[in-house]
Amino acid sequence: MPVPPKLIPPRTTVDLGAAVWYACADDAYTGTVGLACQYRPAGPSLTKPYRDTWTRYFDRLTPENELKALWTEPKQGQFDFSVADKIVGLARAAHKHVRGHALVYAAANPGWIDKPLLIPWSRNTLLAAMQKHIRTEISHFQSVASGVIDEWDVVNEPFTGSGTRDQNVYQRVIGNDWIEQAFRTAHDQDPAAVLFLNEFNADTPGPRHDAVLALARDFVRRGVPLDGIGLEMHAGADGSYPAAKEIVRVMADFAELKLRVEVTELDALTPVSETAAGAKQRETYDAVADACRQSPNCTGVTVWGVADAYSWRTLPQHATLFDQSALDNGLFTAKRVAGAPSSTYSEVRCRLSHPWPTTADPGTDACAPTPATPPAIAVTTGPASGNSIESNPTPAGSDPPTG
Ligand code: 9MR
Repeated sequence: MPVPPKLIPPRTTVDLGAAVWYACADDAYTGTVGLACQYRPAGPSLTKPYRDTWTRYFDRLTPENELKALWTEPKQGQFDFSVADKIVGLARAAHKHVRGHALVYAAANPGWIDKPLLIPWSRNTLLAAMQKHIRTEISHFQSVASGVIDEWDVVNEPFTGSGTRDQNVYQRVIGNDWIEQAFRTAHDQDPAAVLFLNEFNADTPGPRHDAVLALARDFVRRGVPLDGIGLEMHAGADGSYPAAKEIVRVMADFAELKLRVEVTELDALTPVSETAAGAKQRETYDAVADACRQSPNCTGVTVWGVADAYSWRTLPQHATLFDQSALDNGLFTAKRVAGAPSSTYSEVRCRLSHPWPTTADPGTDACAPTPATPPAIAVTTGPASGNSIESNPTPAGSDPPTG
């Protein structure tokens, strides 16, 4: 039976999330070494400030690694949700949601998927293994943390930069319909969950964006259960990427299909000539937040890391919004460009707290600078689905401590 995309909820604010490493938030972490806090800065323990900064300043979290099959099904049929449960528990204790990342991600496959030991995969055996993984992971969280994970990256990064399918094991063995099969399985297991395809570099026009759009068009036309597109947005250091108006256009492409978009892995390198909180970096963050606020189908922005030293892009890139090297009231310091009226975090938060079009105060804009007039985009609105937890975001316009 064809399944249309879930109705996009009307926006009063847009959630701001962060990628979290569970072990960086817990001094007593004893789980698998591969999920230990890889980027822990030297010196006194920062687990509490790390946890508190996330809790105070972000609405939700994405487990950076803990939900990937590499860790949740390290041996075929032997599931290990011990660390995954802890990170989902961290969000639940804070009354916040989790983006489930990621059910099928070839770059984070356990060895048994990429290189089966005894019997080579057939289409049927690999499809069954993929379906079992998806069903087991979703159903585990349905039973232990109902409603906490309200959306899933079902498939992560299935395309190459030239817009062709990545020749991963699923593509080679199952064939072209592996993505569709993954989405149908996830929907069967949890019809209320919001299902995303998440992709790198699909946020600006180009072959990878075109490939994602073509697949989305085909899925929506045939009623394959797809609800949204995750645009990762790992931005470079030249300060020119990505431009707000290009992102708005990309988001509008998906709005036409009644699909939501989220910025799922935002970070921005600082050019080498700049200081840790460079102005060009701020422009990138502002541009992305502006694009989201102008796009009624943009339902979330997630920064890929709580603070600079914890970013996969590693110091001295200073890619995130917070600096862990100085504490302010026990929290990491929100970075602020010299002369800017507020921290970059506050500028992003302000934009996401005042999405356009808005009925409140249409003549005034609490965030400066004012973005260009938003384009008219037709989006179906309806009730939010699957949200059983109240989030506790930073109040609109409030400024965190700055350095
Ligand atoms: O930040 C993640 C890093 O710690 C892991 O080693 C890596 C491999 O699984 O994945 C990184 O996160 C990636 C995300 O899951 C998908 N999009 C690209 C991200 C950065 O590589």
